[in-house]
Amino acid sequence: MMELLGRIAGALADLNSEELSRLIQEALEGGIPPTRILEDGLRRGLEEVGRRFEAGEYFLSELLYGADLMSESMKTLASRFNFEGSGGRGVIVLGTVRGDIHDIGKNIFKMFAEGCGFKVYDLGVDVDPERFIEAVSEENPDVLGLSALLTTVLPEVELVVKKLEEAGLRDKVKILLGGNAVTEEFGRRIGVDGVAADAVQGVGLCREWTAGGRA
Ligand code: B12
Repeated sequence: MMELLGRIAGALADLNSEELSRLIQEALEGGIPPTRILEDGLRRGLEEVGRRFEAGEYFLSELLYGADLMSESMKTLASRFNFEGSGGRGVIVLGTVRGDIHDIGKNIFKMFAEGCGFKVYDLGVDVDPERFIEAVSEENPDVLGLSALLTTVLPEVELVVKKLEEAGLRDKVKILLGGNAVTEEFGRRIGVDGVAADAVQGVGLCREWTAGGRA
């Protein structure tokens, strides 16, 4: 299984679209869970694309193409998730914070969460703090998920937490951080409820927090 996942990572890294679709089909037919295909295949492949870009081996257009291939492959996988019914498990408001337009990781988390029965309100990318507060107050979610890939936007994450406190909403929602810019240490310092290294761990925390059903 790891060998096939390694080939999937390699096909994405090489931007070989035909080979990539073929290998994903092979993996699905072979019964490999879509979560593994995403985390151990596609995600590793895109990281390698990023590495080649940083090393000057790929141009920006190739980096963007790699991101596109990843998004396209996610669409193929989305239909294979076991949907446990929409919204039964809980509600999540989700978005990438202001100043950051990375959305692939956020979209994967969304897909996993929906696959596990959560209703997700996705506010998109470059989201103003006020918009997060508005959505928390309107949708009354169990979890607020914030994505940040740029270290320069960490103050934005902190600002959302501060504004939630000011609005008197902080105790009504669990705050979950994700994206490569956030660390456990940062999460502890600004007082969030959880920091996830990947989408699977993030959904695990959401399940834990909503295990007793909705309040
Ligand atoms: C693809 C990419 C882009 C694409 C984004 C396309 C898109 N639609 O998202 C483009 C080309 C547009 C881009 C632009 C930029 N990028 Co960029 N980009 C990347 C790259 C190569 C991959 C990111 C990615 O999608 N990974 C795959 C996904 C699946 O992984 P992930 O995001 O980590 O998500 C997983 C987890 O983190 C988690 N997760 C993520 N969000 C959330 C949220 C929640 C709630 C939960 C629970 C979990 C969760 O779940 C996901 C699945 O497990 C990274 C390098 C890298 N190796 O990460 C750089 C990187 C993130 N970019 C970087 C930079 C600097 C930029 C630019 C500023 C470049 C520039 N100089 O112009 C711009 C910023 C534009 C902006 N304002 O946001 C830096 C950030 C450095 C830093 N520490 O701040 C990186 C790390 C590259 C580097 N080493 O320099 N980028």
